[in-house]
Amino acid sequence: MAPRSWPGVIEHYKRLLPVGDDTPRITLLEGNTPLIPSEHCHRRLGEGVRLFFKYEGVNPTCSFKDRGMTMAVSKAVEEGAQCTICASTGNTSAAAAAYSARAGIRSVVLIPDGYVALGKLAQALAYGARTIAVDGDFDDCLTLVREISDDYPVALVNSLNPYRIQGQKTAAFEVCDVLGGPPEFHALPVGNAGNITSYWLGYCEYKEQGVTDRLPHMLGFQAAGAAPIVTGERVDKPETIATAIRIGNPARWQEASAALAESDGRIEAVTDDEIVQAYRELSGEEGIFCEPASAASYAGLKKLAAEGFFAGRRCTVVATLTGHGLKDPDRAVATAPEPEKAPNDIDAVVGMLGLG
Ligand code: AN7
Repeated sequence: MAPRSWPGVIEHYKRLLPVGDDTPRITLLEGNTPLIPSEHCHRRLGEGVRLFFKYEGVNPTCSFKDRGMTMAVSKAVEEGAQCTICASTGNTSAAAAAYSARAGIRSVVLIPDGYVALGKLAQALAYGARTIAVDGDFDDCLTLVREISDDYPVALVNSLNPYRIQGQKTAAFEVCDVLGGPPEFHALPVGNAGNITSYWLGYCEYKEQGVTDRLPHMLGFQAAGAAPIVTGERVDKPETIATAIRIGNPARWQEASAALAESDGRIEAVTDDEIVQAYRELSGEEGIFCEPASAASYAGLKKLAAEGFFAGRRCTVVATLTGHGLKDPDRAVATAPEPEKAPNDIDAVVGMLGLG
């Protein structure tokens, strides 16, 4: 009997995706990521809260972007594209480079010079993308690639590309498939706002299809130095240590606003200190190492809890952890104590550990 392994999000959810039998499947078997119950961190949210982490760091390029990129690159290949292009704070470029390599086409990535975490830069280079570090921020890079893809034969694979949203909505399907329905609340970090748009689309489609009978409230969290949707104003010089969400003018701003309004949700800002604290709790207490931007979802839940938001509620909450901690090794090392030094001597090591 042939082994039946997970076939990737396109094949698994093809009935609910804009693909035909002839659409090529450019896949690295992304998706089917674990929904990990919280063992410790949930206590900070309140008695009645059941907390789960949708851990997207275990996708093939170690972030949620693979779900959208398998769709975007498959459709680009179906339409005859020879080259993809994107702007990125790092994860989109890693995924675009990988899926383009897989498809045997070229990729070009524009990244803000000096503001992409080391692991993500390493990925773009390793997968062979033409990697251009622009003297500007993400928003400048996005403006450039929009204009270039309007005028030249390169396929834009940023989340402006509708197929990206289609692919990413599969994460909401997976949550419902595992829980047997949607959670009451779904928390996400928000940068370009593609992912919150995608999850909302996924939850709405499952309800329309009759697979589920309710919808969650969407909770979005931006970094305080890059929180245009929270303040209602573009941020000209976004700043945060969570470089993945260092974005001042989100491409999917309107859709995110609609998702928040329709779901009766909330969007809030969390400070870099709150993000780092949450990031360290997730790795140190749950054993789940995510990148700083990802921890904004749990940081935001803690903030809401401190305001009494969950008081007296019995509810299920899902927090998406969007990318793997190894994406940003510099931040991991900078926010933890230094390794201790020891001589090559058993008594010394036993003594240090207080075992002797
Ligand atoms: C780890 O890679 O925008 O709100 O260019 O990498 O859908 O943008 C990344 C965004 C959250 C925000 N967490 O998602 C890019 C990029 C991580 C991310 C977000 C990103 P969106």
